[in-house]
Amino acid sequence: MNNKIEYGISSKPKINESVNGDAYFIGNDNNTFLGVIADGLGHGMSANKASKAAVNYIADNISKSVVDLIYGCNKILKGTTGAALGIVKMNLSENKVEVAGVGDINFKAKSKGDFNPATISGTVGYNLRKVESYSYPLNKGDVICMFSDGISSDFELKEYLDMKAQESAEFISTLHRKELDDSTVMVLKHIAND
Ligand SMILES: [Mn+2]
Repeated sequence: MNNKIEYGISSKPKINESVNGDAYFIGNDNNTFLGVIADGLGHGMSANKASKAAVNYIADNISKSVVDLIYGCNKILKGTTGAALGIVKMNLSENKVEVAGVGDINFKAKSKGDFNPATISGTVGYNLRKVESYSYPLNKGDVICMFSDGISSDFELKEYLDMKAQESAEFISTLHRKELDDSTVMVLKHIAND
């Protein structure tokens, strides 16, 4: 467990649905912080089964690279409805962050350097093509926000940063959630350099 990353998460099923088709995972040890969002295609139990399979696989394989995690999920999810998947993996001893996304997972960041992770189209477990990840330096004060397509991308991250990460996630969810889709937003704040 490290205390270099403060994180917040809000995840809700679509309106009138009790089972969430989105799933998320946080992995946090001395030198690695991992944030994952999986959005199972469709809604309800079948979507939940796919997204849970993805995050469970990742939880069991934290040491793998981001690209290998996605290829691993692609095998595990065969026979499910498939999922969109976003992974943020921070190396806190080297102050680097590696990011990859497949399908409708979005990112916003406040960063000292460039941060423009391109997601690739496709569905993990169904029609995955070649996966690439993007690496960036990580600096104190950087914030990465990752969210499923149940959150409208029509917001400015900077308007939600004068608060704890959990409050940021809850405000973004409350104000930008689409009620007709499962929604997940994760806010990761780097708060220390050593
Ligand atoms: Mn969705």
